[in-house]
Amino acid sequence: MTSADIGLIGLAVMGQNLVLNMDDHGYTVAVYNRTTARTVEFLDGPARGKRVMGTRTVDELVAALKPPRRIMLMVKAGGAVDAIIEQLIPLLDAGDIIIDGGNSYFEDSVRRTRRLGERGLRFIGTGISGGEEGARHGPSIMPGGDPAAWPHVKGILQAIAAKVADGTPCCDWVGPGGAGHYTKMVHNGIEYGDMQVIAEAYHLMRAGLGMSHPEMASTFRRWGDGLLDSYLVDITADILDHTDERGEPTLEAILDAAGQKGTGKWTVIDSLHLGYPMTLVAEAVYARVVSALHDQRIEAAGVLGPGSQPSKATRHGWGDDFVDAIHDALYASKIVSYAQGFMLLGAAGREHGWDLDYGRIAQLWREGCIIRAAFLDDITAAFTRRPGLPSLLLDGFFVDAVRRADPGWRRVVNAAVRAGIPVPAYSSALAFYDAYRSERLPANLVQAQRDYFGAHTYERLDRPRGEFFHTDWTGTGGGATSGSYQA
Ligand code: NBP
Repeated sequence: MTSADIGLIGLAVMGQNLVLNMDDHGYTVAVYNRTTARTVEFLDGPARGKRVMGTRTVDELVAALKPPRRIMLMVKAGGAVDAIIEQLIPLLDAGDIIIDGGNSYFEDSVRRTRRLGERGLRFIGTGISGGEEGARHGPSIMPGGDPAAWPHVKGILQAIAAKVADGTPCCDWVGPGGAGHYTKMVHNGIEYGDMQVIAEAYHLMRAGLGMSHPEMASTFRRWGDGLLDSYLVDITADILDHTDERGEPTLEAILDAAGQKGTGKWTVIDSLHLGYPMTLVAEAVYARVVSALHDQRIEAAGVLGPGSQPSKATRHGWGDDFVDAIHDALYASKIVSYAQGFMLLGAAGREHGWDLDYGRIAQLWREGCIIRAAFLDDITAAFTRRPGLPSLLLDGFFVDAVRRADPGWRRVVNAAVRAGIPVPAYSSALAFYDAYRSERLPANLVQAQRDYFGAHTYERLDRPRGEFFHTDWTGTGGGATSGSYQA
């Protein structure tokens, strides 16, 4: 029996398509799936005539591989990954490599890298983005874990990855431990944000301006040829154009209650742990949560009355150029979202000792993945100009971009508030932008309040940082202070 170049466990949608992609690039793949019927179906169907070897047990799969063995797991994230790793450990030899390509939590990848490393085995935890189509024809791949494993998997992962225009693969080593899955988590958080800023534009166009679906579709198509050139804007235009069998817009028949699988939530939770703002993604996650309270919203609309109703005739008096203002609000909010995402990656890199190349990460997302967009080239350029850039909002290109968008952005938030149309992403991004560029915020009052009721102490503007003071605000307090710490 010929030896296979790589093994793959988990023949659901992602696994099957990655196997076919590997075959396209000349690799022989041994496959195993817990439910054998799925393996048989795959071998008799899409994998017929391809360099794919079916196996019925994990032992058979391991026996079919060339050393050092490379085994990719494409199973449901969580306990299933640990269960398979435990099955594999006794069957593998030192130097063999397990690659987890599912949407695993980054701390699980840190733990798995360590556990397998202790047994002389090598672990890679890699984010893979692009869904079914990406997996088949070129996803974005974000590998991290044990650096010693990378040279053994680099060729195959870069071969199957999407490529940017000059042929550079959207796959490169991200960093040790959980760096790959962390980057994928932030990618998914940003994806939530991108979807929400587009959804708010649609809501303003439909409920505020009373635009027809063809009008909205052509607006998104026009935007997709400019600064907002991206996959998500393109598919939004397609969705707006789609009609059902009655000739009605398919979109309007879809229940407005959004689902989620958790990676946006993880991003926000980790931003809270690290003390870095991911306000736009948080609003995007909460917007889905609020939308899911569908029955309560229907009741509340009856009790409280809906937000002010649009008048299609007057279009709120918003004017013909309001669509351009929505464009600017979307673009500026997107800049804030990515600025926050890269600030979070920076904080995580420092916290975990990952030496992340932010410009390269932007290029990993340039093709193949859901957030692919021309805009990512501007981000790479910003980090090329200044590799340690603390925030995209400090780069000249983005400073100019956000300043140009500022009037339209404020106009949209203002008009939406007056009309009762929620724009949580645009307004929270604007609040962050205004806070971030404020030399003075009212946090002095918060510190005074904390010191007043809890003797939490404060620092002074006229004294060096790190010196703490307490005031006896009422004249009746004692001199004892509370310990100082960051929550
Ligand atoms: P699913 O996430 O639906 O997982 C199904 C696969 O996991 C099947 O092969 C199933 O085997 C296997 N599996 C399960 Br469930 N529990 C198992 C266990 N205890 N032991 C062995 N195998 C087990 O598949 P998917 O949608 O292809 O996604 C695979 C991974 O890629 C996930 O982590 C997902 O989050 C990630 N991902 C998915 C997408 C996407 O667009 N779908 C995109 C990017 C990343 P069975 O056939 O025997 O039930």
